[in-house]
Amino acid sequence: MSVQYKYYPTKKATIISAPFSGGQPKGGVELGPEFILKSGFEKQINDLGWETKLDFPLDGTDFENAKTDDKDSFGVKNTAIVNDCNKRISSAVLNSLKDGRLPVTVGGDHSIGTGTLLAALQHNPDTCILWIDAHADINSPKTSDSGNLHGCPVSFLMGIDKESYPPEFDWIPSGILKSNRIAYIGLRDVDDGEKKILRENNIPAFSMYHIDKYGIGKVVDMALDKINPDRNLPIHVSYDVDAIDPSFVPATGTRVEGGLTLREGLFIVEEIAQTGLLNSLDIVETNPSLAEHDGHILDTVSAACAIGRCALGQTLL
Ligand SMILES: [Mn+2]
Repeated sequence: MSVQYKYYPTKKATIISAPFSGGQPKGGVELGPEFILKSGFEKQINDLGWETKLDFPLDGTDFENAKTDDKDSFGVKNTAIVNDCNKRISSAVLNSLKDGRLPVTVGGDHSIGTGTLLAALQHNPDTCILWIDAHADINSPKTSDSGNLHGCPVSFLMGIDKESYPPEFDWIPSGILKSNRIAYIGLRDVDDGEKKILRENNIPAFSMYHIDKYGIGKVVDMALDKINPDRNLPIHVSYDVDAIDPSFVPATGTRVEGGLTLREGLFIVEEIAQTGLLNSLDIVETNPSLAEHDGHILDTVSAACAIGRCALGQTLL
């Protein structure tokens, strides 16, 4: 069951630390990368045969103190720091791709998905995206009730409701992500405005209903059939740990019951690894501060690390 990585025959990776919480109101998600790294994540990846280096593109700026809970005149929060952070994450991911190293970006909240996806698409415009999440994160400033930008990263890349964007987003080539190049797995808490966007743009979205009906194996096949029918395009996986049920992953910001089992969650990345087409990976929304006891931290950090290991080639046999 050894995995061959088409884009990384020499198995080199960069672990990009993205300790950012400005896309949502809760503190603590900026501690995710530190907890994941301290638990031995890099060594675990090395043990799978990958040579790694670490990158800390947000070092030197105190984003946490710049954070506010006030909406701007466009109805969203923390626009300036979200864009500053995303520019840095995006260039770190792009540098890694240009160096022939698989970028593994560890968050941090999911607002950083704008930067990671942008880099993947700039590096190869045919990249297809698998967004593993309880939420669709495809609100626009126009449809968002909360104004939290971790609920919007996909819309900026697709250019949805473009007239509603604050000017800080002008640097993003909106429309770079096409609706036939992204699929969702794990959805179960989708806003009405987002459902409309998914429908109108004909975006393949597999909710927990589809997983119950068809099983996770078939759902992964169906998702890839939609976005990567000939299995010849690079794949970016953006994995929000809240896709997995809170009984396995309790320390995350927006818990929704009725999620993936831990095995279903890991199967998705095992199966993507088997395609050999993994090109870039995000693991986001681990928030150690939301744990009620140490066991919660251990469970969540362990699951986040396991997602990374399975994507990078760990198999059960
Ligand atoms: Mn998310």
